[in-house]
Amino acid sequence: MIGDALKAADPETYAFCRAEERRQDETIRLIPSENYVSKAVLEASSSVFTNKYSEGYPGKRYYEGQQVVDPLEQMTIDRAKALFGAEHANVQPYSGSPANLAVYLAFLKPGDKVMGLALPMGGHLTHGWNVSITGKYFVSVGYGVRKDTCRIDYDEVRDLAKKEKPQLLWAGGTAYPRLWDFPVMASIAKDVGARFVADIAHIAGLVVGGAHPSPVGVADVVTTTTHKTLRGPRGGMILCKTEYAQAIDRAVFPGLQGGPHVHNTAALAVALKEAAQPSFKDYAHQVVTNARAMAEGLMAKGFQVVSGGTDNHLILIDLSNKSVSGKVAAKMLDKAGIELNYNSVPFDTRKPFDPSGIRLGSPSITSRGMKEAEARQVALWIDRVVSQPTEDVAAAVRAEVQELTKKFPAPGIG
Ligand code: DSN
Repeated sequence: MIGDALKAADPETYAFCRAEERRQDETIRLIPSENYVSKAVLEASSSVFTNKYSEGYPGKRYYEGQQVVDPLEQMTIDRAKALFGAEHANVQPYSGSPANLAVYLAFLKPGDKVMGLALPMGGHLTHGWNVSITGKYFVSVGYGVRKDTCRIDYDEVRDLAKKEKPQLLWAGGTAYPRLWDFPVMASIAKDVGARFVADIAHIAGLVVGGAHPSPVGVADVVTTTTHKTLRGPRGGMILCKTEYAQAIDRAVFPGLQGGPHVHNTAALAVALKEAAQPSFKDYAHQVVTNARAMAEGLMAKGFQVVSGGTDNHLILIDLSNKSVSGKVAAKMLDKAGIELNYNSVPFDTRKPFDPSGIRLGSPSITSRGMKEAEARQVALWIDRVVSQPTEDVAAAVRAEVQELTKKFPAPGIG
């Protein structure tokens, strides 16, 4: 819980912090890119390192007073390398998008060609989508998923790559519920002379927990955020082979960023230590088990789960066979204390701001200790609200949600 100093100095901001604590404690949070960090991670991220400038890297800084920061950042780098089995780690990116931009800066010139999973098919903005700087400053080609399976067809990706000859090939996305075949993507990149980058922002925690194959050592570079399934503070990280270390480090600083956010480095160090504990493996596997239980519960109620299920932490639902759009469903579920996001589904006929789908996932409920029984209950609540999207039904479900959340205190809050 947030402290007394804030309460005394700024009651308004304190009230917002307390209200958000309560909101996160009393709701079922299903946005697949979110989680609950531990109290230890919260403490480190609000530490005095927020006062310090540290442009440069350990042992080579442009400011004095690095007696404590240098060993902290080096320890964080070493923990990241050990946890992921990487040859090199850069822990300074402010988040996932800057981490990805650093890859472009390290390897490409404006006008070069990149290929990634298209945003409407579940990809990320920074993998070359047209409204992103990555689609404006680079020539971008998007691959998709098969219409019949909603899965990536690696033969199609290979054919497209051979035709287009990108310099950079991305794997990874924000709404792809299936496993990635990193060795096949690496072989496609090799065939066409492209660098292969795996963006594991969504699945980093599953990777270190052994619930998803790792691209480390397979991809030339791996980027990630640190706050999703990895359960760390907001931030980004880049892992790569030694041969790319200098190019990546120079791209992050001074290429793109100034001083790293050292309070986040400290919090990341804590999260990496937590993720190295045996219990984190159980967590990662339970995330997948819970997502599957929720997906099965939803399919049993007639929901169209994109690709017919999930292999990871997220579920994408096409509501075209229901009476509500993704946006209406998401807003009514929010009133019911169930937080998820509306999302395009592959081949969506509706616009991105009012799409056909919703996206949900299991990282946060699993961090609260919920298991399959609770995941199935959540599916039943979603069905009730989507089938009868009225204020009364939402209020009734909200009361039941609050009963359940009381039994599973939220990490860092409850
Ligand atoms: N905004 C993140 C997500 O929700 O998946 C991706 O950047």
